[in-house]
Amino acid sequence: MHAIQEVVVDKSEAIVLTEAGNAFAWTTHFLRFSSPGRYRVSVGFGSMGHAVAGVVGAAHGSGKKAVAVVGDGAMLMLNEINTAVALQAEAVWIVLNDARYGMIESGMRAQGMVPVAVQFPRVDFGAVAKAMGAEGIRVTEESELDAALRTAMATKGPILVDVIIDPTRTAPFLRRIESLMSQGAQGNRADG
Ligand SMILES: Cc1ncc(C[n+]2csc(CCOP(=O)(O)OP(=O)(O)O)c2C)c(N)n1
Repeated sequence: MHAIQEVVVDKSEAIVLTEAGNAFAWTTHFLRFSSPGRYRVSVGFGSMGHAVAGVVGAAHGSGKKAVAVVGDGAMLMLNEINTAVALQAEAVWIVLNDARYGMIESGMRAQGMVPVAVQFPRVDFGAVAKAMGAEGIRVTEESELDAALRTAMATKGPILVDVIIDPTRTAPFLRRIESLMSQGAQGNRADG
């Protein structure tokens, strides 16, 4: 998030969208914008896909760069890389790649459950982006992150930065779960 703040938020005018899942917990908690109209999050309906697909509309409609910070599950569920290539939209995906539905897994743990069916085979999204005609970069080391984001912001046309993240670092949303549990909220949904 520190790298996104510096390279994307502070050094550009790009619209930033964040996806349902841990992405919006990380970005809402850590990113700071000094002007309005640059940050899109859906904490109400929170449908996965609104950022991985919506980033193309944001870029195409605004005529400037739009950057989506997204989970790999959402990217697998629904993306519009192909449309971005067709439009040559200035869309950037930053994929938080943890090979799982991270928010669901940690939400289950927080409620004392044993997570089931939340992990899936890791995807090389840089390769997926390239296969669809966009640019793609994979980041496996923290030291590579700044340069990858700078490249993404300097590239014309759609580009995806696939960032392998540490799934053991829990996103800052557990207080919400605790609050729901203490209010006696019904059901097992980790996303509220
Ligand atoms: C269309 C839709 N289906 C299911 C959900 C419930 N849900 C919220 S977060 C989440 C997991 C997201 O996983 P991923 O995209 O990998 O992001 P991570 O939490 O790992 O960052 C799910 C299934 C949802 N919000 N929208």
